[in-house]
Amino acid sequence: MIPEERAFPADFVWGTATAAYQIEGAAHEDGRSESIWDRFAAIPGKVRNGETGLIADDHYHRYASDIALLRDLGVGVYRFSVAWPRILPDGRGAVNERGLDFYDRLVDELLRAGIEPYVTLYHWDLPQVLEDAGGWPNRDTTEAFTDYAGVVARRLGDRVKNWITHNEPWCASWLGYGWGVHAPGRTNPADALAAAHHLLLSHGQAVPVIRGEVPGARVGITLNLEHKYPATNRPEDVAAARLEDGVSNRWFLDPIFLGTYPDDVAESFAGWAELPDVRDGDLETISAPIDFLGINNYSRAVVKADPKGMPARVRQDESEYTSMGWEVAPDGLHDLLLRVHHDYRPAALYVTENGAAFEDVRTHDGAVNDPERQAFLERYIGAVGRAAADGAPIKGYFVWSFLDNFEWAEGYAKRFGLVYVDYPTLQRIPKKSYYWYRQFIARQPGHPQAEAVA
Ligand code: IFM
Repeated sequence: MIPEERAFPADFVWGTATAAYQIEGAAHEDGRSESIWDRFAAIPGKVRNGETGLIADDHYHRYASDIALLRDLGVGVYRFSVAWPRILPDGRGAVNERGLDFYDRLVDELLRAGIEPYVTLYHWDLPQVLEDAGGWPNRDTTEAFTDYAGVVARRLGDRVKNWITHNEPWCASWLGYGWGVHAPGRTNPADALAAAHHLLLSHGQAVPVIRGEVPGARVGITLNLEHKYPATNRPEDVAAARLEDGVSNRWFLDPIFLGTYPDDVAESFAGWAELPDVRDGDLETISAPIDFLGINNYSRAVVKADPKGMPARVRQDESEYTSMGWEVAPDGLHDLLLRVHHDYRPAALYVTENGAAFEDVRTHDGAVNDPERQAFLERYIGAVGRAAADGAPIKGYFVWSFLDNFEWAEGYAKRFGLVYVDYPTLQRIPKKSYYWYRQFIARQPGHPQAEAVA
């Protein structure tokens, strides 16, 4: 089944996404310095099986053949991130030209393949030297990020027009500074809130810098958002779902689009976590108009109140779950896109990540048959089509991920790729879902092959 293809306009873009630390490897090459993920992954017990991004998919050396695979897939766009420690090994100051050269080559190769780059500046690999100086809870890191954004924009901006400042500030702040399950591994809620504020502030500071460097730039930010449904109509469950939505969705959406932090959520933090130091002008900076919002979405949450009235997720026994333990719930993406459209009116929306990890295996003939992933993508893309038909201004969709890769604390155990990576040999094997996505894209209006295959 090809989902609701007529719902997508001819200028809708189809792509895939990756992130530097998850695929590049070459951790010690060409002047790259240590990142917080190098440091964190080296600590026994932090990452499953003690795995690290030292080699990852070796994309740093294999980018040209990887881009050939992207070209054969037929995507019009590709989202990747730049590794800050390659560009500014000291976090700020001296620029490492060899680091920039890599992204120059990558961008040129993409453009040669007819693929438009979408560049994320920060996908979690903070230079360790900046963490040593306080990391994201330290306000100075916002200035360092703004300088870094300017350096990258200046170098790539003649060819790269689509810029994403940050990937998933909720994860970078809460998983990294609040829960300690991601780098740098701190477990302090006040640090998490300070980090979140500074990530948002640095986003707002970087927007005009990127625009200043890049004629015709389109600048946005990517949030991980998830629709929250109360498990029942009981007022306590409704309130719990609202709070859950507040902590993970509104705490980021409100400052960006409304220039405020949500009071109800701030109240719920009081007495438990020190609120961030929000200075005059910060919210104005954070709410600088942007050209698009990127949404990463994988699931939904059904929420009830626990005995203390706090939000607790309720497992849906009738639903399918991916190997991450995430419920497959495409309607959640449909509802989320419409909700964001109605409540925040972003100029444009992109689904900058959506996909699934399943237990992929190679069969005796060497192929990787992944019908669950194909079914997942069909259903989610169908939901995006319905949201577009219902009026949400959705302009593009990126599958997470192009390649199997380093899934953070899960190491290499979770495979999200359209392309299987055989880690011992680093061989790439397109999965069945790759061929399905290729055929799907080729049938879309506006695609050169659409007429031929219609
Ligand atoms: O792999 C991650 C990615 O880095 C950020 N978004 C979610 C993906 C799957 O967990």
